Amino acid sequence: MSDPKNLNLSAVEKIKQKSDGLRGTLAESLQDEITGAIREDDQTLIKFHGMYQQDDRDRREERAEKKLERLYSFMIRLRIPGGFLTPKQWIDTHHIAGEHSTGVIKITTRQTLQLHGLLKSDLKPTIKSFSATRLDSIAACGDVNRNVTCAAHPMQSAIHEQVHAHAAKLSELMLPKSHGYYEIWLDEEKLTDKKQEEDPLYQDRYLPRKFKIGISIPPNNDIDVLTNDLGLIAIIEKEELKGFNIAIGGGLGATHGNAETYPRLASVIGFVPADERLFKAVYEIATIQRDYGNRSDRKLSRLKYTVDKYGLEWYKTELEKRTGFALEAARPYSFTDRTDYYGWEQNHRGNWYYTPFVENGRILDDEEVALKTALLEIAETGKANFRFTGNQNLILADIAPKDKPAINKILSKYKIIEHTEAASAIRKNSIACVALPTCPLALAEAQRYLPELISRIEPLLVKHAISEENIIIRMTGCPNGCGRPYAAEIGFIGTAPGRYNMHLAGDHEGTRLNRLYKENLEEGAILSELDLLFRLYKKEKANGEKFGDFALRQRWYKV
Ligand code: SRM
Ligand code: SF4
Repeated sequence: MSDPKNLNLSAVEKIKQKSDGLRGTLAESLQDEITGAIREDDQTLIKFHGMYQQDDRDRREERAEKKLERLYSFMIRLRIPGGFLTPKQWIDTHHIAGEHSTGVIKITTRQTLQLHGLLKSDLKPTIKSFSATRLDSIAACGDVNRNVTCAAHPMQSAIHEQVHAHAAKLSELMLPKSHGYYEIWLDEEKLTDKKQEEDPLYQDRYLPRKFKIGISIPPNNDIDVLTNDLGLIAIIEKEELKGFNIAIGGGLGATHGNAETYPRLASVIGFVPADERLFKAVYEIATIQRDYGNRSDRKLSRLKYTVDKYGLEWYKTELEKRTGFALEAARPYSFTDRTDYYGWEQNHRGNWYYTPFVENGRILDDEEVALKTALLEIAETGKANFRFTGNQNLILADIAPKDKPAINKILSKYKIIEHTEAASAIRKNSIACVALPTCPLALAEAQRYLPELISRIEPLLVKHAISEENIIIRMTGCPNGCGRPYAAEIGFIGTAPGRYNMHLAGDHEGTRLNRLYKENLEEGAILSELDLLFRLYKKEKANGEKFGDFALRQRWYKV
């Protein structure tokens, strides 16, 4: 069944295969006090446990001059399907972040949390503390199913709660069976009978590459469902969840100068009812990718390339063969936006939700606003749950009407309401990936730079009287696409320090990728381009026409 080309396995395939259920030599690596790093093969395996070895890239030169090893540290990413924490879990996360990491809690574009800057000796205590609050980082990274995302706006309907339960179930279904995490990080007893962790899904080589599932609930596409390997679009008819349209082959990563790599939106292949057939279909979509995905070239190993190599019809037929049932014809749906609903919202049950503005998902106290302290105080009331959005934001959720004044008082005391209302529309619709100084793949800045660039773009929007337009702008430090810049109306993709490719003509709803407009622009050129484009947009746009649609109509892209 496996692709003959795969006989030439990549190095990572061999590491996975001989890893003894993802254990490798992690236990020994952790005990080695001579270095802040872990052994090379373990750097691959630790990802499957939700951690990455990194180093402070700002300090590489200084350390090299002093003949010191790099300043190694680790990032931990939690598994939080659908992005939901209780107030107690938020309080615990706040304290764990303060004790073991830089203290900044980063909400990611997949609705989960990351901590950066942990020393090797911090890893076990951190995982143990998270475990005590019923959180884990299993499979948050690595060649497995990642954090399952799910539409984040529970105030919209009763169906949201029902759909959310599917995110948690799918995450459980797709967890690796290895007991290694519990042995290495939580000091649980070693398995004596390895048969107990036999893994029919992942077997011994796991998937060829990362695998992502997202669930959207139209009309909002806040999680960018079509950028996932497997997107599920909830179909609601007469206020009842009927099932899901299934879309496969989404993924954004590309490599500059490698035309074989490209971003792709998922293609809808059919509909499945919301019963055990859904779980069977999801599982088997992953087994097909396991068996046919490219295992020799990791740049070409995502499901999108498998789909394009064998064809959508082939994938569908193979799926039907494996599940034993046919997919129904896809049902109609439509997306109208991707934005978060800032401020106060009330749901069908009368409960309240407050969405503050969190720039690029970074929760900290800075000179502008003491967001982290405010959130701790809110969590300590026990009156609000915490939900994360795919736009790197936070919703203070499920607040009973009688508790709203208490939460509002804290929000006002820390000027969170003022801060949220003062942020411009473009800033509220921005995403930047982490990039420097921790991301080893960054070619340019992103989250440390986009806020500044927006401060220079805002006067242009004012000048052309288009400040109220909800233009979606996103920046990443490299072409891997972590901030989903290819699905933005204006996307900036880092090429070198201070230089970005500018992409235009994506749509507002996340159903059309943007296209390359100009390459390697520095800030001055970016601002003069935008000045010109905004002027034309204001002058010539049709009534209600979005910036991305106008850019497409004007053919503002390289052919
Ligand atoms: Fe990502 C790798 C950060 C969402 C595509 N991503 C990385 C690494 C781990 C760098 C590395 O491999 O060493 C980055 C860690 C930076 C750091 O210091 O924290 C990183 N990715 C992120 C996050 C934190 C960005 C953010 O600012 O929010 C997001 C964490 C999501 C999560 O919670 O799981 C994040 N990454 C994404 C997304 C968006 C999404 O999934 O909705 C994408 C594009 C969609 C996709 O997967 O195609 C994405 N990340 C990548 C890729 C390209 C994969 C490919 O197919 O080519 C890489 C590089 C790789 O895997 O080799 C990557
Ligand atoms: Fe790093 Fe590139 Fe992802 Fe940004 S897009 S976090 S620079 S891998």
